[in-house]
Amino acid sequence: MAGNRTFTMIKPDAFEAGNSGAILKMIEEAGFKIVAMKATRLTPELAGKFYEVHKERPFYADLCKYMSSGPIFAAILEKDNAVEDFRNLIGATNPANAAEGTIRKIFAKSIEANAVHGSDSDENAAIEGSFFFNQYERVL
Ligand code: RTP
Ligand code: MG
Repeated sequence: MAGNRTFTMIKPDAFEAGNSGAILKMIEEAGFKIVAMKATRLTPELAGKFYEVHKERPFYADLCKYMSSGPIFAAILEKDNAVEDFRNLIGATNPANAAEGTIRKIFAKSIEANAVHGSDSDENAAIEGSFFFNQYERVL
């Protein structure tokens, strides 16, 4: 079913701080089902590939360094209107601008170390999910 899945990562800052459980609880309580999940760690090269769309942005090198600085959780989430609803749940990129009660408002440390990733389109959700999980590693 198109449009009912999104992809997320619990980023190194939140993983290191021990906030993964609390974040996953918020995600489940918001109605998302976790249909794939693993703890892993990106190399700088893999982070660079994942964030290739941001290659020309000034923050790209720092982002790749940060995203490979420690372990993460990668997960595929299922819910009606998953991409949009998840971005509303996590809040703005910069926690200073994130709405009260959003995951980034509660857990993010900075505009870079902002606790979680959320796909920005159905197309990217599928690409990003396939970056981390093969067909045997997710609920079909
Ligand atoms: P994400 O892709 O991680 O869900 O975040 P997003 O859509 O809200 O933000 P995006 O523009 O896609 O940026 C990707 C990640 O790059 C880091 N960033 N740093 N220093 C900066 O100005 C800056 N801007 C963005 C953040 O980790 C952001 O989530
Ligand atoms: Mg993005």
